[in-house]
Amino acid sequence: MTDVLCVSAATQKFIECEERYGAHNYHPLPVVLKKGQGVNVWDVEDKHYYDFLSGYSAVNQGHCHPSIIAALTEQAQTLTLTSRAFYNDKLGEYEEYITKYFGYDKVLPMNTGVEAVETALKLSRKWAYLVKGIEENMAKIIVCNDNFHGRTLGVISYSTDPSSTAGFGPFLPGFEKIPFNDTIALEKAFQDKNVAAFLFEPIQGEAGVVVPDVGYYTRVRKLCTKYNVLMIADEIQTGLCRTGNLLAICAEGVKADILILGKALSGGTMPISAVLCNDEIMMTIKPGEHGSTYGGNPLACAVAVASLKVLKVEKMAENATKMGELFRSELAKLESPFISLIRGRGLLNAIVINHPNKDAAWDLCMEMMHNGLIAKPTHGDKIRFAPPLIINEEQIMEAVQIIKESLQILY
Ligand code: IF1
Repeated sequence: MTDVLCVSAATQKFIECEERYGAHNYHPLPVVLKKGQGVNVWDVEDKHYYDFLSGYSAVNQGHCHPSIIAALTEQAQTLTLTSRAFYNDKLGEYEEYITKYFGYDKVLPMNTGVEAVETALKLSRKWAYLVKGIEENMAKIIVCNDNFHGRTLGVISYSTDPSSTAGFGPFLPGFEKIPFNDTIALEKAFQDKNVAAFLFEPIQGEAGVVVPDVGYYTRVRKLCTKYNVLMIADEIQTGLCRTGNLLAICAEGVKADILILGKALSGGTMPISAVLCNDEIMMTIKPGEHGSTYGGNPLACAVAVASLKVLKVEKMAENATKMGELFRSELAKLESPFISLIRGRGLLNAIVINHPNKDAAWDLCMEMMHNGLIAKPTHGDKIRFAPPLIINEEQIMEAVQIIKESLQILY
């Protein structure tokens, strides 16, 4: 895996500082970014790049979106945190806005995505015991192989990825894994009366943008209703217009019992996540049974409202559909022998690299970086392409041209 680069002294200085003083829990591309605006980022050498990762789909609205930054700046100078020990003048407004936006009775505000996933799991268990009548401590939650829902001990307990689990045991019990996109296996799992919920990503991002068969969401919805099992959609990465609909499951007009949001809920400015569901589920948690210091802070409320507003005002779902179709069709026209698969929906796309060199995807990302586009491999041979949803046709065409030129190094 080639990291050797003729980077400038300035770039090297920043990299060495992170190496020396920071945990080595990532292997970043050797680029040091200092500015972002829309689909553009610049490094410390003022070199321009198209951002095709968007902070793992947290920057759907584009870097430093003016409306979001304005809301953040104004609230940051007014009141940033009260804790939930007291009321504040932003939380209720935000809760009303987001619950009406997605059509649920209530929201439980958290911060990171994984905290929202953990919250959804706790709500499911509470509901299982207090509403469904499952015996205490017997609730089971069905999850999918190759899932990614975050990095806490509870959430990695049901991961099938050794890089997420090795050396972190023992794990939380109460989960059963089935194949993604398999509703026969799902119905079989539902024969167990202790099943409380089914947690899934509508498109498996980390697994390499794995898109299920058309009709999967509909079949999942029907089975969850039939067996009185909560359908939990983790839309942290696929939601908020990324796949060409407000939510990925909206593609089939399906509604989850519990909706989990994160990432772009803040437009890439700060960690904001949310769990939405109706009263039968949400009211199983009583005062003092769950919370977090920053959950629902006034700054996050102001930012989240602005972030949600611009998605609709600027018709980002529609643009994601159009630009995604253009991106995939232009990639296909390259007819590269090194691209064995192009897949995705909206502007959540990936290619699978076909090459004898196991580092080919990384090497291609390094070459694209040299040529002005930053993207990252996932699981070795796949490269995810997920630019901000405001990208236009000219920028898509320029990006495809960069990919085309960069593919030459694989010969
Ligand atoms: C890393 C992956 C993406 C997520 C879904 C929950 C979370 C994530 C569907 C947790 C977070 C991030 C985490 C980040 C890289 C990135 C990622 F590669 F890890 F899997 F996007 F695909 N559900 N995904 O995608 O949200 O707690 O991070 O806010 O950990 O390296 P978080």
